[in-house]
Amino acid sequence: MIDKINKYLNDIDNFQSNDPEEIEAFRIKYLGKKGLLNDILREFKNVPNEEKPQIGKKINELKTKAQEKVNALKSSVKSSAGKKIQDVTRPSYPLEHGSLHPITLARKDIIEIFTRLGFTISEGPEIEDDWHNFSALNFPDEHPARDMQDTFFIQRDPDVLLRTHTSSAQVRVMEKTEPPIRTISPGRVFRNEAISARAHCIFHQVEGLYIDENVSFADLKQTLLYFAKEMFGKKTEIRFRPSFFPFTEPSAEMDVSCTLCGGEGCKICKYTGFLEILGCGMVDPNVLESSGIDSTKYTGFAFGMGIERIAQLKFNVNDLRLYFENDMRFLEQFKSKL
Ligand code: 2NL
Repeated sequence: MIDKINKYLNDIDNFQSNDPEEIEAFRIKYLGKKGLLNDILREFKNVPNEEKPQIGKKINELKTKAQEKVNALKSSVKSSAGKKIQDVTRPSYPLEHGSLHPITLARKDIIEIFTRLGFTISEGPEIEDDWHNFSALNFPDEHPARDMQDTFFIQRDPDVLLRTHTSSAQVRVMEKTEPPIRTISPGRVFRNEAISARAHCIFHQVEGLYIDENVSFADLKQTLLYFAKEMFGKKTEIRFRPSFFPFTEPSAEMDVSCTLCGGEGCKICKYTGFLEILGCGMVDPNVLESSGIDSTKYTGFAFGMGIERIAQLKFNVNDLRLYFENDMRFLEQFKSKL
């Protein structure tokens, strides 16, 4: 009889289930009216008196163990209730996607358009020296852009500054590369300006440079026309207005037909039909010579645009400060534009 009880104890130990019906069957098997425990109690009557204390103790152990097991299994079913019915084939909840920043989106578009034309990407340091940011680009010593008012100098050293344009990276390319050169330089630039809806002290630029034999203003116009149509749509028209930069001669500013009214005239283009998007020109021979390029053999064109401005026109952003505030209501609007 002891052996039989030990076997039951062992079986109880080994039983596992989280199915309520199975647990109930288990309870009935051991503790029910016609269960194994009652069978044993019936047999117990025939046990000789001297064995009764030992076997009685064992039977109590069996009863407690069975009852405790049932209680434990039931409570574990209860605590996993609700979690139990899980369809493992159900698709998961959709992940919350972030969005790319409008500056990143516009930069990506600009880079893709120019790489299709064979331009490479060259980046340079944000902390520059006077040579690469100013002197090599034909800025006269007394040029106002060199002033503390416009340029951030680091530790009061006039030769350590934050670059004011990304052409400094292109000077480095010209210094170490024999033409043909076809490259664009995207990056952050810094100017000491008061922050407003229309200006910021940190902004983003893409500058382009093309140097080879016989590069002409016609090449500049055709390249930038292609860019304008790719960026703002096939119907986009361009126009050039004469301008001045120390590093190009002749220089021009380029406008595109208004992205909103298509040239009809509206509030965005101030009823002119056109929007200014970039500056450009033929690289000044002085600039070529400063970087060791023979200006009697080579000519080149260059251009520079603010990415903020391009993104503003593409996405109708009316205040530059929105780019830096990280307001979710602004950023979430670019979720679909990946
Ligand atoms: C603007 C004007 C411009 C360039 C940038 C350049 C670079 C080299 C040589 C000559 Cl290495 N020029 N870059 C040329 C003309 C205009 O940017 O208003 N940008 C927002």
